[in-house]
Amino acid sequence: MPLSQDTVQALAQRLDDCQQQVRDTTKITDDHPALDWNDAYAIQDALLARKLARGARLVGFKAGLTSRAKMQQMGVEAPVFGFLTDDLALADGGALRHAGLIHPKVEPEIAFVLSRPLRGPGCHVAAVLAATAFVLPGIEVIDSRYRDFKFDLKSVIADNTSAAGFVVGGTPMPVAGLDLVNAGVVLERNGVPVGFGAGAAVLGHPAQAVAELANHLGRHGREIPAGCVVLSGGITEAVSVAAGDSVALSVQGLGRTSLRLI
Ligand code: OOG
Ligand code: MG
Repeated sequence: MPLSQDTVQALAQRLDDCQQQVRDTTKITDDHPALDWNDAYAIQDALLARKLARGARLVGFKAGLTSRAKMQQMGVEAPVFGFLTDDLALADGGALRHAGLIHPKVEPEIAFVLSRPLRGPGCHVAAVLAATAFVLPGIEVIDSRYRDFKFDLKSVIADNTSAAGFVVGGTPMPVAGLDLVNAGVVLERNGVPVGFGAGAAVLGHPAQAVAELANHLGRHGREIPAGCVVLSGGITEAVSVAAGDSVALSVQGLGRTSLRLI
């Protein structure tokens, strides 16, 4: 870890302030080119600690950049992982203030909720399916704190992988009998379909993203707890949203969920 504890804390504060004050910043790797993967996740951990100290609760995790469409859109080549706190959770059909965000985009995802904890290494699709209580359609709102939504992998990890909000559907579906690989996905903005895909877009099977999250957490001596929500990553490119937009997602076999920007 080339960065000192003080620098890690200062960078977490910089990203936290940007989110709270709704302003962007330059990539942290511009100032700290030697920053390594451990530094990037240490900054993310420091960001989580700041939010928990303000009274937030950890309610889940997210995998990001798990589809080719997302990797190409962002110009990066590997999945990243982040955390979800309760302040990011919206009620199904709920509204998010556009003025509280810098340059938000939405992503169609499949959300997993586990019935028992999962810990890597060695976690795989079958282990995830065996530990899954149910799956739900999920819309993630992302809002990079970096100027023009441009970043490298280490910078976006430090920024909690652009997490800014999420909503999930209200009908839990057990995975038995579901075909998450072929499940068709349609994202609509203001009633117009703007993104299409299938579950397979995420690493061949969205449960693979959950397995990789468990393996990532396992490397740090942690696990995915039962009952928390896991977003497995955007299936299509992220879609920009403006105040007044309504966004709906339907996933074949899983139903619908929606949110609004006001
Ligand atoms: C990084 C977060 C990506 C996903 O689902 O791929 C992500 C970003 O694109 O800002 O959440
Ligand atoms: Mg996402």
